[in-house]
Amino acid sequence: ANLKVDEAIKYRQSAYTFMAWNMGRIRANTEGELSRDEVVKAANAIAAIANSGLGSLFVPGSDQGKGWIETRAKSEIFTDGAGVGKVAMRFNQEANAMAAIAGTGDAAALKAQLGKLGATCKSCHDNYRAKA
Ligand code: ASC
Repeated sequence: ANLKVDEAIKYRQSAYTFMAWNMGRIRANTEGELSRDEVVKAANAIAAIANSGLGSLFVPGSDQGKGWIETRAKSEIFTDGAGVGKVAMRFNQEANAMAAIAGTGDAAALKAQLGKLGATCKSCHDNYRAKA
């Protein structure tokens, strides 16, 4: 409650940065580096963040260009609730699916799921994140 806008932006950016590290760990495994145990840890970390309710860090008005710390969050995030909800739900589902298969050792399934999960990240970037 009463999260300051700058704090909310920092918290959400840290969550995405941490997920990027874990996506990279899963990718490293598909490329022959890192053990299955590391994949399980990485997938669980991503799923935990996906399930953490981080949507509430997009506090109203915390879009770019409003004088806050640097953010690329487009104003559409705050006006297109239905679209954001859809991609957020797909992200959640794919993150949970990733956690479910991470320990199976099925390399093809892992690679396919990494693609599906990454596609939800990209979908949000394409629509709701300003170009760098
Ligand atoms: C990643 C990562 C993203 C997404 C995106 C997918 O590993 O850090 O932001 O996947 O690149 O296109």
